[in-house]
Amino acid sequence: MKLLTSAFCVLMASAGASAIDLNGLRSIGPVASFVKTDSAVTLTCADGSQVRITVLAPDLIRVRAAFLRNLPERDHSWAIEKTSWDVPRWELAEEPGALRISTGELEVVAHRSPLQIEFRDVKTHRTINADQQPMLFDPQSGLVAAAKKLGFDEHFYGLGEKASRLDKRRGEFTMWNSDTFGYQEGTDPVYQSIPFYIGWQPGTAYGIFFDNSYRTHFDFGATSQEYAAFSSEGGEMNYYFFQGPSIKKILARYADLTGHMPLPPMWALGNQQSRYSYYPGSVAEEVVRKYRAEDLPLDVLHLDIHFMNEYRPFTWDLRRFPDPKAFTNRLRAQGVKVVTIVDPGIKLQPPAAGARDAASHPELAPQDQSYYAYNQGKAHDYFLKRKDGSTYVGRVWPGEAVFVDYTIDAAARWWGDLHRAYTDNGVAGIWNDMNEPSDFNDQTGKSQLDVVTYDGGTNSPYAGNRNVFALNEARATYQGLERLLPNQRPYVITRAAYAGIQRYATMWAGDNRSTWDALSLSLPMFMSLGLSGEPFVGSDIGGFIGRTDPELLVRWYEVGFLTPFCRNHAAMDSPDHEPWRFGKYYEDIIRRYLKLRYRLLPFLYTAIEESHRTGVPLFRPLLLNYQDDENALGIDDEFMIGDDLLVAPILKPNLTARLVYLPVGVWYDYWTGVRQEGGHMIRVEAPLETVPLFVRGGAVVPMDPEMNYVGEKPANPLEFQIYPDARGEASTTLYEDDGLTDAYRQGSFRQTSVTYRNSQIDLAAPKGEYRPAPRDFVFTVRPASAIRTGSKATARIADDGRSHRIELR
Ligand code: MIG
Repeated sequence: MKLLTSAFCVLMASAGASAIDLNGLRSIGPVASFVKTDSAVTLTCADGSQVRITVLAPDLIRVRAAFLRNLPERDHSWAIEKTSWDVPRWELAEEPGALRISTGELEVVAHRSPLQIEFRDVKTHRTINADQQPMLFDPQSGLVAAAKKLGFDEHFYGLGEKASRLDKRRGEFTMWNSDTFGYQEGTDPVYQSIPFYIGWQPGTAYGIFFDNSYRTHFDFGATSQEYAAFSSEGGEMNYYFFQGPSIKKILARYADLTGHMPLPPMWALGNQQSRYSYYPGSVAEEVVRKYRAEDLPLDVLHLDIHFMNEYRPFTWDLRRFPDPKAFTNRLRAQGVKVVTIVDPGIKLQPPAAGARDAASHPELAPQDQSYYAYNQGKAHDYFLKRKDGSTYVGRVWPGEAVFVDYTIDAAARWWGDLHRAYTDNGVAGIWNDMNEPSDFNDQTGKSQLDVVTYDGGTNSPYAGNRNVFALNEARATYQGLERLLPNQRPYVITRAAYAGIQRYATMWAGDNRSTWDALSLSLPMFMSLGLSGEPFVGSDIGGFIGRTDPELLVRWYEVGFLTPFCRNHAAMDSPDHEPWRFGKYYEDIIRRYLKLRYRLLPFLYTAIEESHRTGVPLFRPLLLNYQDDENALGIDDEFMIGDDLLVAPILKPNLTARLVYLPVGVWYDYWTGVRQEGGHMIRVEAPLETVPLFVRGGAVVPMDPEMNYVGEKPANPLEFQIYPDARGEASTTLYEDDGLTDAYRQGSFRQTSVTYRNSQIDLAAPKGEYRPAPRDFVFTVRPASAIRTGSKATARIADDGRSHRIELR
């Protein structure tokens, strides 16, 4: 571990230089001619370059350029899900010196000489975004770049997983999937590459998705106060422009383009526990026993790399887990699912002479004479190669290892099917680690630059495919689980990613440290991921590396109890930090938050469904809900869950109070019910057992009874907590389904709308075909201050599937 740590430090030190220097680059030539087709205008330039501006939707434009040549025929991206769009109405006008495309929402102006592209709001003609100079390229190196005018009041958000604060103005960033053990604020690049950002300006916002999987760079005014630039060391100049003005609308379009996150199984929202590593099986069972004995909720236990036979993927170590199926069954009987880690490095192990693989359940056979996954992959020629045809051999946990070329369809299918080794033995979900891909020989990837992937016969280079390796692994894994566990929602967790990952995997934020800084940094990371199409986020509670003290652990849970992925995890050489490790006082507080999470599951699940359907994440910066509130531009030490909960966690030691900014509106302190007027900062007491938590006036929060795992008991009664706004009104629509299967896609869900007004509740007849078990609804006007004299605070009725009007008078 020590050795590794220093190797990673070297990597991080060398990773810094990402400023975009535009000097010495060549500009694209002026427009010489153009051709209009159904959905696009193609410009041919005096230097032989070509630019195509395609109208995909009134608020979505694609710009694609080839320098000194025509646009290539092949047009493929692993990120894009929707490739055919119904062409909306648009017009092309020729103006002196420019071509103007008008859609219902945008005016795209291509100035001819020099060729500069400008995006305007079609109604106000206000410029939203414009080239600061023509697109740039370097014919020698293959570098491509675009520089946009930097607005004096412009702010930048997104870029997926970045170890930086929320507002990225004046920052510079690189995308190159990297195993960054112990990253801290400023480490860049990190594990994931999501080259999508949102530009905010007073009254408006736009998005840009630079769909290029080579090493890309983003510079939001770091090099110059006049431009915000993005560049790539190879591949195409190829970006999508999203017109707001609302950020939520941009996110919805981004989800249409790159894919909507499918609904995860409900149990994935339960509490999860991990450690590097729990073994043998008896120790893993002890952990679960302890959870139950301590009355702590738990849905998932993770098995890290020691459960494998000498780190060989798709095997079990039978000395440690003698009967995997019986093991997972015993846990399942206690309401706990098992998730196993799967690393992409397949041990390079040619079989001993005469050795053969077991015909059935090879994962349970000894592997030392013959390792079936290696043998099969080798026989079918599925492993990544170098340009000269030799197999790419890296070094990871099993020693020398080879990697699958997931761009070969049959290889991806084979990889997916290999998961039988786990699903046949009762494993419920898969955790994809090390998929940058990490290689201990060289974490920078430089010595792998001659690795090629098949990629539709193009044999494309590593430089363009490293960043999509994890995306393709996750795709193969997800589709494998779909086949192996039919009609169950796959649950995949990934470390590395490229845009589009939300179609296949949830994520966690890798090897963080057990420090207050890491806890604080996790908030803007989650928010930025959400603003980049990845809603299901979380990081190791307590921190992965180093020593957690009990105060830090408790404060970490006061954030983690509301992150979609809620998992305590620790490194091999870290002291234990499960919830009970520091004594009853701390454990009692942690229990309180885990129990509250389970009570909030109907609320969280409703918010997850919104993320699935609309692309709007549940873990949000205030800015997303209050886009015009400039006070919210830089707030990343508070967050919101959906529209209704606002959390201002304590992110420093020895603090028992903090300032909390509340946006304009009515807010209720969740713990005391005290009503607050927003629009300013308030001081809030926050002893260790209390995280400042506010409910928006106007919200109705659906809550389950306390539970120790999803489905432990009937969710009866289901309580609606009512928090009236300034007019005394509140409403919500609860979303429910079976939490497990794909039936929701065919209408098997239930939406229950509740409206509160003048001490009167209107319960609408539910929509959708899903039928929950018999239950009662309890309605509670929660803040005492909101209950009118003479009114009741609560009512209870049976949920009979009909509409009701309930008087609290
Ligand atoms: O190089 O599988 O981020 O969660 O426990 C370490 C062992 C490899 C890195 C993951 C971490 C996991 C660990 N892995």
